Amino acid sequence: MKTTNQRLLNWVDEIAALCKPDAIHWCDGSEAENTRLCNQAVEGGTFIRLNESKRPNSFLVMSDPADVARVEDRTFVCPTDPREAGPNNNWRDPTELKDTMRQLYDGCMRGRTLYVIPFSMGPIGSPIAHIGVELTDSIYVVVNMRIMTRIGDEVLKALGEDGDFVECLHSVGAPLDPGQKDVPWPCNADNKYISHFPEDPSIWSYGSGYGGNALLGKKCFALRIASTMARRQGWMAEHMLILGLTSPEGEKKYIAAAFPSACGKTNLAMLEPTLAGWKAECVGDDICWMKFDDNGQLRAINPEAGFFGVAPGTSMSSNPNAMRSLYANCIYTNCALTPDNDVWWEEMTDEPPAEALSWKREPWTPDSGTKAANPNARYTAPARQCPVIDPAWEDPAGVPISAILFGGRRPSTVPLCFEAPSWQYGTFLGTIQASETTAAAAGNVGVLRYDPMAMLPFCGYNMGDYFAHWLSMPGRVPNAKMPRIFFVNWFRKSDDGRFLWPGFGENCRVLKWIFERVSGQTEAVESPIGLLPTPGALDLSGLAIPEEDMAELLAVDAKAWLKDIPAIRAHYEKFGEAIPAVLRQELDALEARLQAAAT
Ligand code: GTP
Ligand code: SPV
Ligand code: MN
Repeated sequence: MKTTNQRLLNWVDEIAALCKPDAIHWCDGSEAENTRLCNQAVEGGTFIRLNESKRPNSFLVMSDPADVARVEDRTFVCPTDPREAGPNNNWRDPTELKDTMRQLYDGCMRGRTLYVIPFSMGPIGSPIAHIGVELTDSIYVVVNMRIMTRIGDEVLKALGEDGDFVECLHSVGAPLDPGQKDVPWPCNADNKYISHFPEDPSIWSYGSGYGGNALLGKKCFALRIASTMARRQGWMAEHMLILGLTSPEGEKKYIAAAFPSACGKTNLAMLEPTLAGWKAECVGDDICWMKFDDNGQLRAINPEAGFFGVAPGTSMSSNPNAMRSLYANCIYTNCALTPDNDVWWEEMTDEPPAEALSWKREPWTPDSGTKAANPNARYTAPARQCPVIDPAWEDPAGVPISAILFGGRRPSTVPLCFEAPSWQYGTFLGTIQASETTAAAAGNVGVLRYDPMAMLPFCGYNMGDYFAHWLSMPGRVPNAKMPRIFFVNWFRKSDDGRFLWPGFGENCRVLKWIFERVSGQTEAVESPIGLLPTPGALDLSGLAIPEEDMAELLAVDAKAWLKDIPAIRAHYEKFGEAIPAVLRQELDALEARLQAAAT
């Protein structure tokens, strides 16, 4: 089906004239089309078909070693006024950057096919959903977008003659001369641009075929562009998982949690509670769009339709429900290949395979001294395959959110869990959220950085204004019922470097406390940083955890917190006048409370 949407037709013509592909293909999203494309990618050497009896309809892809993660230093946010982009974004003049990129795009699809992918972020037709169209020269992108979003004819139908869509242009930047043989992972490692033009709104991506750089519905649209739309229209686009938690009494509450990349969203979203009688179900593992309903209730949808999850560390003991989602119909990126044509990654099994082909396509054994899978290796899996997918995960009305969690990798200082007594203080806590960097983005790993609301790489405008937007939410509708805000830290370490908290399924103990706080069933003790569980309030039944470890996990070390205050002030100074005054007051008040406690 071709569209009757004239703007879309014109745009495809314009891009085809610029990029000069050999052919244009409008993706219908069908199974037959997907099979054809996968076969073509196998023949071309990009996809490796996995063992049909173990993982039917599944493929492994090994990328160019120069293209394995998001590239934050090559990501640009380009409103006309640099003040709008803020110090959190790389800004370029939009006219100049478009000129530069047009030169790169000129003829960049020679020898390739231009695929037109109409996609919906969110259930098609939901009032919270939005449509995009991605133009790409990568089969890998088409096949992944089909899992991660809803694509094809249905979306064109919803778009109609004059429906609105976000323009998403992508090229790997590797044209082919006549007769030139393609490489397994074409890219243009030295010329990557991940550019956002919020005023259009449009996304122009060039040179990378990887994940968030190339699957433009995800971070580029659903966070960077959507955050600017949300600000204008009074809703929230957040880097959060969404889960439903049901108590033994059958009461259900939905919780959203903002953790930075590779800090445990997928794991928490699918957790298997270790406490008897508690049930957790997954709505989404990465992105959350929230709007108020007519009753002032904040309701959330997962705009995605699949999981693009971190593979290393995922196992039947850490995340059994992710493992169970991978039985078929998945794409694996930068995992290792075993001799029986299956995938493997570090910690997937207790025993590593005796030999494998590493993600770099080199022979590997456990004695190689290198990783078999790239630390940012990923699986792409349809969300509907998750055994604990929530019955309401595609409800166009969204699910009501009762609590929001912030967290990250903090080996010291930050306790296991505490609560903000107000939306304003909770927002403040989000603005001072910090975490150690991970392999999800190119660059150093393990460096502590401030990552407010886990949105530092994903906020499409000045973060100071973003903080103001958060603060403004309760006043946007009459009778707003705001979620309660909590802070968690699964990553506290002892002096000798071991994790103090067992994490994973055991995190349900903290979720239970949060559930009981929200429903008014448990008390809390005040501290300079917020409300902590009273002694005994955390259900530790059946958990062998030394008392000293628990004491350390729940301690508020005022002196350690005070040490962080200058760094927090420096973090705020980067945003200058854009930081709302009430947040500076919250910071001063926190410092005063800590000083009183420390003396
Ligand atoms: P993105 O997909 O990049 O957004 O990552 P994510 O936030 O979904 O992180 P994910 O759940 O994939 O976890 C990333 C890493 O953190 C994995 O290696 C996990 O093993 C580890 N991890 C997750 N939860 C816990 C936990 O509770 N404790 C500990 N110690 N590690 C955890
Ligand atoms: C993240 O880095 O937060 C991811 C992976 O979810 S990517 O899609 O590459 O952004
Ligand atoms: Mn993520």
